[in-house]
Amino acid sequence: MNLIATHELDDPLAKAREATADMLQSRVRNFSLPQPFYNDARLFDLDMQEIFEKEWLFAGMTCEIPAKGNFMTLDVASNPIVIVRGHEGQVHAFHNVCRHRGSRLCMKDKGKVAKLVCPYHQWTYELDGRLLFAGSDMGDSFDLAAYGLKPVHVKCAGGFIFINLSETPPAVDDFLDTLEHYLEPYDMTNVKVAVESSIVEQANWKLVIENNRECYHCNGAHPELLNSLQEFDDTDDPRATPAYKALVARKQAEWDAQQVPWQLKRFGKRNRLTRTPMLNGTVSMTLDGKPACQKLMGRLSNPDMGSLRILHLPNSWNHFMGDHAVVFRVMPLGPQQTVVTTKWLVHKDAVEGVDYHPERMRHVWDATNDQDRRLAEENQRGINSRAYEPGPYSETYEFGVIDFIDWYSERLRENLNHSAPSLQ
Ligand code: 3BY
Ligand code: FES
Ligand code: FE
Repeated sequence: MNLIATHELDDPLAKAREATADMLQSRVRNFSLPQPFYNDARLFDLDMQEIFEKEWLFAGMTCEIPAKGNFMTLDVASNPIVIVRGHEGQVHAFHNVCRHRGSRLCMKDKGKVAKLVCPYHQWTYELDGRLLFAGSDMGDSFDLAAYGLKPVHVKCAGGFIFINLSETPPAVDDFLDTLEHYLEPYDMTNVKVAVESSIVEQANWKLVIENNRECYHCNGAHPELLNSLQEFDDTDDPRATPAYKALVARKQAEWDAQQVPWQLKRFGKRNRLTRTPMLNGTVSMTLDGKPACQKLMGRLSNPDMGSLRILHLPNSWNHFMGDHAVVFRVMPLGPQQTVVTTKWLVHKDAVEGVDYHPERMRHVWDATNDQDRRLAEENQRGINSRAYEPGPYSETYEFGVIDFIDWYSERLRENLNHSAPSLQ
């Protein structure tokens, strides 16, 4: 009796792990997942433990913490994280948890501090996580060095900050090198956030990502976005017309002349980068397709850069245009609740009200995000029905969803195996 109780306390998800491994084993490829993957609380906990606490996550942009002492916080499931710019300009990430009695350390979304001071009893940490001060009452033998903040792996490339909560993060440098190269024309050290929004969607995080990875729904859903967005981005796509292929060839020659990368790159199924022309001569994702910001990004001199699309699993998609960029971060809140944070970036010297107007810049993606929220929420409500059963993805229009579900299933299976040797 005791043994069983101890075992269940060790891993209350043991049974769910086994059931999940079985469901992954027997899932039908190119079909949506069985219902529990989208609404079950234990499966959500497994997603957090095996995906969000083990894979590289998009956390934010380096421009959000431009100077020494700037910090930003986020929650990865139940783990508060703080990302802070150190004295020599390095980006550090820590568990945002005091080593005294565990209080959350930084409470604001963003800010600037000289030191990280715990609000509870004022233990004080250096920006590199070392404990500097623990009051005078901890005794002579107290070893400050034993109580530094717990570090989280962090890597930056092309202005993006990625974090990884595991002890042994998977390799990611090949993707980061390419990201750095593709973002070079945008001079990401000289950008700023012009607008930011967070919306909460009553849907499982995988439904948010699935919805983003296809444009099968675009015609019915996104009138504003379809003024400028090219629904597909590959000359091999079945929707690619001869006119599209000719346009791509012409634009690629122009981009080559400006030494701006455009080639489609894939890093397994986890990342995909490509530059594609925009629709009908538009240059930006605005209502009229004209630039939202008069000052272009980085070293760019032509607003007509198409859109550089950057996909990162499990939690991001991004569009970089000539005048501004839009970056998206997805963070699960619960089995049927997800927060989507959108940031619109511009050249750091662009002046609000002169070079750009936030309302005009955000219009298309605010509308699109809201439309996608409704789609994901309706998807969730149908999936919760006893009538739901996995349905087939279109192999041509929904290849991005297939890639996501394949990546997710492979990673979850592999990570489950490493967590529970008995399942190997
Ligand atoms: O407000 C915050 O989040 C500050 C206060 C103490 C530490 N933290 C960075
Ligand atoms: Fe942080 Fe006490 S919990 S100082
Ligand atoms: Fe959409």
